[in-house]
Amino acid sequence: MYTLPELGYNYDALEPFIDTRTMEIHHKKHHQAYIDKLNKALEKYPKLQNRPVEELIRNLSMIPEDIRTAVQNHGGGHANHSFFWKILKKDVEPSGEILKAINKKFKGIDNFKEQFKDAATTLFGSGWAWLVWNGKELEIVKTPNQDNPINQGKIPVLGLDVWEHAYYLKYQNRRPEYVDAFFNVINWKHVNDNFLKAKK
Ligand code: MN3
Repeated sequence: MYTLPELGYNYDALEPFIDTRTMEIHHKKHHQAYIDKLNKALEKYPKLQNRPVEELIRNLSMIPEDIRTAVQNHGGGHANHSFFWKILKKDVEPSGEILKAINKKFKGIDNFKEQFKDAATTLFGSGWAWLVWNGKELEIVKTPNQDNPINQGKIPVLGLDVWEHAYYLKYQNRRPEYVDAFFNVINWKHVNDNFLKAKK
């Protein structure tokens, strides 16, 4: 059985960039729903129930066909949101190896933000924008729905939920404003840790 992870901070911790009500509904309702549906899908397959969720979504071809789509969507939803909560924090400046690598690849943090924003705002419909380590270098990718780059062999370092449920209460249709706000709540210390682990 998968259970809802603690945020590790209060629902109002990211104000005014991500509002309290959105955080509460996003965590308690949306994330919980992915977990409930993932647990339901795995009822018939006890052996799969204790695996780290990343293991399930990394090798979708190993998942029984009758629950594969459910694991892709709801397992992805659980993995993505668990990842997302950890990379959010106010007042952390980019530093360390990740900053060096971003400067090298994107010629500066502002160029990186511009390209990431472009990916996040041009993604059609619901999905995620990511900064990943592809085994050789950093790369910006986008995925539809709750797909995660790890099933393309790419390791997420940073990710942004651009489903409307992530921003609609505060930003309505203004996704670009939400992306700009996100740049104020990136926990670069944790992102740097993700990067160091990914490179190993
Ligand atoms: Mn979401």
